[in-house]
Amino acid sequence: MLAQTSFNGQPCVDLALPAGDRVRIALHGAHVLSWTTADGVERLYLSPKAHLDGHSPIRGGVPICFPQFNQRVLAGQPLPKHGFARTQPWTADAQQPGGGHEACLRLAASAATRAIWPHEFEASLTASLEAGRLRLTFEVTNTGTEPFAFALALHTYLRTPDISRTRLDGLSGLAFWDAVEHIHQPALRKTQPPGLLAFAGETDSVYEAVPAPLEMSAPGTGMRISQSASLPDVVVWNPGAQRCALLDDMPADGYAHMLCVEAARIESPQVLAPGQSWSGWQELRVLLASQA
Ligand code: TA6
Repeated sequence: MLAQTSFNGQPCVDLALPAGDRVRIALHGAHVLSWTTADGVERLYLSPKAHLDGHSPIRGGVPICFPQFNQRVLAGQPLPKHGFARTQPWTADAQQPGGGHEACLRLAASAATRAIWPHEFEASLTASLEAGRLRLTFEVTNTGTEPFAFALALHTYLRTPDISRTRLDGLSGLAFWDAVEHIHQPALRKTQPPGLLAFAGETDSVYEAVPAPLEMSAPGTGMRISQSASLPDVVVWNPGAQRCALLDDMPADGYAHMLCVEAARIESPQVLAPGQSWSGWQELRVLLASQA
């Protein structure tokens, strides 16, 4: 069932399954704010200090980074950090597809987007909900007469009870850019050592060509994270205590309860010819606590 609602004054759509699984999406940024499973457990982290003012980026949930990731400016375009999709007003389809388990929001080029990115496009975000599973699909069509290039990240903030006891499996042996150590050298690569990834301090890494689903585990919880082949990269981000203290929209201990695992296309931006469409998705599937 789909309902128009609001959260802290922000218009939202709520999608709920009869068994109780529920996802809440703000029209501002098509930003997924919350995903709770039928057991009432919140699976995403939303900062209690997030700016919910209809203008600022929202800290937590699932920000959409489009048409660029971070501040890697695409040829000559003065795009803001992480692009503009996360700060634009999206619209929710009145007639929703998917037999009551999907919600679709849309964004098209406007005077505001053309002022910073001179391209014509139509984009959508579709949230598909099943028991213990959320899939987010981003689709974009070039409705103009010139090709354009873009990057994308679904910047998912997973909730964890304790980052110091959280592990991420599936990245061993992969090349990555360590943006903490080599912020000004994005071409430098390290190789992820064997074993589970653990978190002590700031982590900001972009992994290329991630071949298989990842698994996050923490006491009492676990999540399988998979993504479409069209999104080959994974970003893993946790600000750690020191950087967290510099973020005005995070509580001091916020870093301890979140881990961003982002499905992305960064290293080789996608080029879209006029009339062409492209889509990419990330899927989150809850693992039983006993499997975590
Ligand atoms: O995805 C990781 C990252 O690019 C980090 O470098 C960090 O800046 C983070 O995103 C959050 O960015 P934001 O603009 O939302 O504060």
